[in-house]
Amino acid sequence: MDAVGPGALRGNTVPGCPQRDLPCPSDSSELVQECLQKFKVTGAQLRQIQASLLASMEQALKGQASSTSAVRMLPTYVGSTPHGTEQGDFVVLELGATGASLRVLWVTLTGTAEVGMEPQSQEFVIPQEVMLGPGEQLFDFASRCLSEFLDTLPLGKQGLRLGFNFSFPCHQTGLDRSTLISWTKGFKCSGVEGQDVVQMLRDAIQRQGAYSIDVVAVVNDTVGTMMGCEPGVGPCEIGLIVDTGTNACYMEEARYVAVLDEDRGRVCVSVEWGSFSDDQALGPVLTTFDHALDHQSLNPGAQRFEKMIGGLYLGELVRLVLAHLAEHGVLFGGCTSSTLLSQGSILLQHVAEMESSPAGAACAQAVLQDLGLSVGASDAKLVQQVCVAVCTRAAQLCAAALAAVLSRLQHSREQQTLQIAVATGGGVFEQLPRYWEHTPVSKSRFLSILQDTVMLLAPECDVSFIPSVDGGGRGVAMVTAVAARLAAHRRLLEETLAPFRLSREQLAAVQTQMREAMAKGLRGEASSLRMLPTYVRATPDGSERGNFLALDLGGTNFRVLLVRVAAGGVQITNQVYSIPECVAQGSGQQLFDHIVDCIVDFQQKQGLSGQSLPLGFTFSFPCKQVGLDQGILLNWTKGFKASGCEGQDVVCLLREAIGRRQAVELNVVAIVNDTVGTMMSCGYEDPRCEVGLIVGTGTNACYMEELQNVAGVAGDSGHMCINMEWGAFGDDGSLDMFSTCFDARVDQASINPGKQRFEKMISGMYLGEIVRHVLLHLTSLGVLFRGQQTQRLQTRDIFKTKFLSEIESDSLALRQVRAILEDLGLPLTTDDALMVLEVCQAVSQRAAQLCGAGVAAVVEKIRENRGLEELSVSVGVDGTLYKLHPHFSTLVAATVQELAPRCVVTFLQSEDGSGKGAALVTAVACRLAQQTHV
Ligand code: 0WK
Ligand code: BGC
Ligand code: BGC
Repeated sequence: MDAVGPGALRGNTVPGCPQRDLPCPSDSSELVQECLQKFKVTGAQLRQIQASLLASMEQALKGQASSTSAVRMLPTYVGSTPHGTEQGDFVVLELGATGASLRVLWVTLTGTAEVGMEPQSQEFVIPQEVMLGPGEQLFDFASRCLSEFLDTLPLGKQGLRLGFNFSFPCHQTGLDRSTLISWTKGFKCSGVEGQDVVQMLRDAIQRQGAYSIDVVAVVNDTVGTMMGCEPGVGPCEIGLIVDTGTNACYMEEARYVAVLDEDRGRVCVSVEWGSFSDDQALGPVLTTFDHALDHQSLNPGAQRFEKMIGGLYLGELVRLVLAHLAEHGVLFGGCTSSTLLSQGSILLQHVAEMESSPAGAACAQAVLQDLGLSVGASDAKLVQQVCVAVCTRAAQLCAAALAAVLSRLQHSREQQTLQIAVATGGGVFEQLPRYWEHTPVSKSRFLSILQDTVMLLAPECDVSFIPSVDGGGRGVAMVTAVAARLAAHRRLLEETLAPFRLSREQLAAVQTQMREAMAKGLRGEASSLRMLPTYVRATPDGSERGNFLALDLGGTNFRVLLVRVAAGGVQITNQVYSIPECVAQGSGQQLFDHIVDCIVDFQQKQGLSGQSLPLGFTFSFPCKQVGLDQGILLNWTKGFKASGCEGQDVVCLLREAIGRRQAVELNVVAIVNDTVGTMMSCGYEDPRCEVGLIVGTGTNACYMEELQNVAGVAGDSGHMCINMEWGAFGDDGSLDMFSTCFDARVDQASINPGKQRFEKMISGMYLGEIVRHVLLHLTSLGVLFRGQQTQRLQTRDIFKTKFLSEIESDSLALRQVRAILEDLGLPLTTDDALMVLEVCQAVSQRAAQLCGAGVAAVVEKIRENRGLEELSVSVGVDGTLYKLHPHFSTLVAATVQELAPRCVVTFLQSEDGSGKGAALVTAVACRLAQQTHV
C-alpha cells in the first residue's frame, strides 16, 4: 500500500508533519497554480524591465547612476576584441565565477586564430570559512592553489604572467588596477571591499614566495567569456554569464562612457545587471519567495535581479516554494524535513535534474528522498513544474536584460537592425537540461527560452549565441596578453622617456653650470655663453617721446612697426611680412634688400614715404655690439643662413640695402636683440623688469648686469644689459650628460650641427622634431602604431611644435591627438594616442625646466650682484612656445621658485613684442643724444 497516496497523507504522523486539516485536492492545485503563477512574467512586464534596465544603463553611462539599485556600467579598459595575434603562455586564476570553487589554468596562445592549445586547469573548492573570513586568508588560499597547480607543470618559477579572472563588481582604473565595490554570490570576506584586489593578490603571492608571478591583468568573467569567443565564429561583442551569479558585458562606444573622457573607439563595459532592482519594473515580478530568499541572504537588499536568475539562488527559490507548498499541505503530504527547511539544501544541479524531462520526475523522486521527504506520485511532477517555473522566469528575465543591452547597442551604433554574437558561459547554461529541438545538437532549455524571449523583445536583432569553450580561460589569457603587451610597451616608453625626466639635482647642476659659464663669459674668457654687452644701460623711465620705425627680425614673423611714444602711452601700428626660406638661406644682400622692400611697402601703406624716422632694429641673432647701432653678426641661428653676413655689422648691411634703394632714407639708431626689446617693452610698464626672456623659434635671455662685472666695456658703475645668447649654452659639451640620442639626431639634421645645443633642447624650432624622433624610435620598438613606420612620420618637421601645445591642452587631449596624428596618416589606437601625449609632455616639460634653471641662474646672479637677501624682479617674456603652450610658463615659474627660492620673480608676457622695445631703446638713445647736444 503506497504511503504517498492522499489517503496515506491523512493516516500517519511523521515528524515535521503536523496532523492538521489538509486542503482538499481542488484547493491544493489552486495553491500550486497560484504559486506557479507567481513565477509567470508577462510580455509587458518583460518589456517594462527591458526599458527600465536600458534607462538605468544610460544613466550610469552618463555617470548619473541613481542609486545602489541601478546597474553599474563599469568600464573594463578592454578596448578591442582580440585580433588573434596575441601569443604566449599565461596563468589564469579564476575566482568567483563558479561559486565556492577557484580554478587555475595554464593557457598557451599561439598567435594564430586556427591553432588553439587546450588549456590545462585544476579546480579547488573554497572552504566556506574562507569565503566568509578575512580577505588576506582568501588571497593566501588562492596563491597556495596557484603554487599547487604550477608545481604540477614543468615550469620555471620566474617570469610567469597571470590574468586574474575576478567575477565581482569592481571599479577598474587600469587593466591591472581594480577596486572591489561589494561582494556578491556567497562571498563576504572582510577587508577587501574598497581595496585593490590585484595588489591583494600580489601581496599574497609575495607572502607565499614560491613563484614570481606578474599579475598583469584583472578581468571580469563576462569579459573573459567575450574575449574567449572562438575567433572563427566571432568576434563576440557581448559576454553573458549565468552561473552562480549573472552579468553581461558589451562593447560600448567610448564617447558614451562619461568617466573615460575618450571620444573614439569602443570600450568593454561590465553592466553588473545583478544589482538592478527598479521597484517599478521588478516590484510586480518579485514574489514572496524572492523576498524571503533576499532576506536570508548574505547581502539583503542587494543583487535583487541576480537573486532571480543566478544559479546560486535558483535551487533556494525552488526550496522555498516546496517548503511553502509542503507547509500548506499541498506537497509531500504536508510534511517537511529539516533538510528541506535548511537554506541552500537544494542546489542548481538538483533543479537541473528535476527539471529535465522526461527523466525529471524520476530524478525529482530521488532528489526529494535524499532530502528526507516522502514523495507522492504527483509530488515529483509538481516539483518539476516548480523547477520549470523558476528556471523559465530566470531565462526570461535574463532575456529582458540582454534585450536591454541589444537596444543600447542599436542606440550607440545608430543601427536599426543589429547582427551580433553573444558569448555565453556559466553553469546555468551548462547544467540545466538540454534537449534536442529539430537540431542535431542539444541546447539547454534555459538558452532556448532566452533566445525565444530575446527574439520577442528585440525582433530587429539577429543574435547568435556562442557557448564559451573553456569558461573564458582563453579570453582572460587574451586580455592578459594584451595587458602584457601594453605593460611591456609602457616599460619601453618609460625607458625611452627617462632621460627627459630631469631631477631637481640635475636642474640645479644646469643652474650652477650656467652661473659658471656666465661668469667666464662676463670676464671675456672662453665660455659657451658669450654674455654680449648691448649698450643698453637703462630701462625706459617713461620720459621717452616721438615716432619711431622698428623692425623685428628673427622670430616666426618679420614685422615692420610704427611706434608712437607719447605722454599718454605707446601706440603701435605694425605689418607682418614673411621671410621665405630661400631668402633666409640665400645671400645677405637678397635678405636685406627684402627687408628694405618690406619697410618701403610699410611706409607707403602708412603714408610715411620720404620720412626718415629714427629706426630701432630688433635683430634676434647673436651679435657682438660695439655700439648701440653697431652689431657684428657672430653666427646665424634658427634656420637662417644668409651668406656674407656672419662677421659683418648688420646695421651696415641694412644701411647698404637702404642705399641700394633710391629715394629711401632711414635713420638706423639702434640694433637690439629681441630679448632686450622684450625687456624694454615690459620695463616700460614695470620698472622692476630687468630680465628679457624669449622662448619661441629660438630661446635666449638678457638681464641688467653691473657694469663693473662686464669685461671689455669701460666704466664700473651703473648697469648694462647683457645678451647672454644662452641658446649656445652647452656647445662646449657641458650639457652632454643631459642630452639624449634624440637630441643628437635633431642636432645632426640641423643646418648648424653642434651649435645652439641648449636652444635645441628648449625652443619651438626643435621640440616637434625631438618628439618625431622619439615616436620613430617607439614605432621601431613596436610600441607605437603596431610598429608600422609611415612615410609621413619619417618626414622632417612634419610634427610641428604647435602640435605639442594642442595635444597637451587639458580640455581636448585625446581627441586632439587623434585628429593630428590621423592627419599625419598614422593608424593609431587609444593607447597610441595616450603614449604620444606622454612623449609630448616629457619633451616640453624638460624644455620648460631647463629654461627655468636658466632663469634661476640669472635672477640669482642679480640678487648676489646686489648682495640682497631677497630679490624681487620681473622678467619680460615673449615667444610663441612660452605663450601658447598650456603648461610651459607654469613649469618655468615652478622651476625658478624651486631653484631660486630667495627671488620673487614675476613673469610679464610682452603684449607688443620687442618692436616696441626697439623703439624705446631708440627713443632713449635719441633723448640721450639730444641731452649731449644741448
Ligand atoms: C615676438 C618678438 C620677437 C621675437 C619673437 C620670438 O616681437 O622679437 O623674436 O617674439 O618668438 P617667436 O616668434 O620665435 O615664437
Ligand atoms: C558579479 C559580476 C559577475 C557575475 C557573474 C555577479 O555577482 O557582480 O561581476 O560577472 O556575478 O559571475
Ligand atoms: C638667437 C638669439 C635670440 C633667440 C630668440 C636665438 O637663436 O641666437 O639672439 O634672442 O634666438 O629669438
